[in-house]
Amino acid sequence: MEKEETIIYFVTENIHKFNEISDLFSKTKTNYNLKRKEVETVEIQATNLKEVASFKLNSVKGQISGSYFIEDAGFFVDTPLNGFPGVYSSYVMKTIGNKGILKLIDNFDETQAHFTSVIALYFKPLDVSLFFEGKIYGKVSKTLRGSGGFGFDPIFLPDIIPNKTFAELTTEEKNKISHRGKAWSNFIKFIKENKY
Ligand code: ITT
Repeated sequence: MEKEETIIYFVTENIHKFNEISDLFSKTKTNYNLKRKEVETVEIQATNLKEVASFKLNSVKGQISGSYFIEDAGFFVDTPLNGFPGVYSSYVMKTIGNKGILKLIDNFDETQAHFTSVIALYFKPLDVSLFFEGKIYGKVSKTLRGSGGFGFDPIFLPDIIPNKTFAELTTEEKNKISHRGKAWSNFIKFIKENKY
């Protein structure tokens, strides 16, 4: 049997997020193995992602005995929607979806958008909660494009590859530049600096 100290759990109901993190994890040398865990979490409505992530992390306490992390992401249309849907991303995706977002910004030529990812880690060896953030900036596509990725990927054009939506990239290509990939790099920096 695997020793609990060598496992790090990613608590998520979203298989796409798990697959992206798995790809990042497979390219990282650590002393840990990654496993997915589905346990009850509480997602509060707050004004920023870190607050949501912190609450969600605490809601897992007592349900897992080793180290674990959760991740909270949001899609922010800065121009012209002042950051909407942001912390409401899940609800907006389930209700109006990408087509609804495009309808809201139909009359606007200039758009600015970004994704933010916050990884919240409960790190058992130090008995601490730690937060790692990543962002990526870009624009909103006029139409839905691409069949890869998930969520808002078909309408996000990253500034660094402006002719492709996230949904037109492979998982590997998206991970290299994405909010989640950047949050992950910060996470790994911590693990390595502390020689775990
Ligand atoms: P958890 O169980 O991990 O909480 P979730 O799907 O609720 O899964 P989030 O709260 O992080 O995940 O995501 C909020 C919304 O943003 C949700 O509708 C996702 O589909 C979408 N989203 C998250 N990351 C994304 C990404 O990298 N690309 C496109 N959409 C994303």
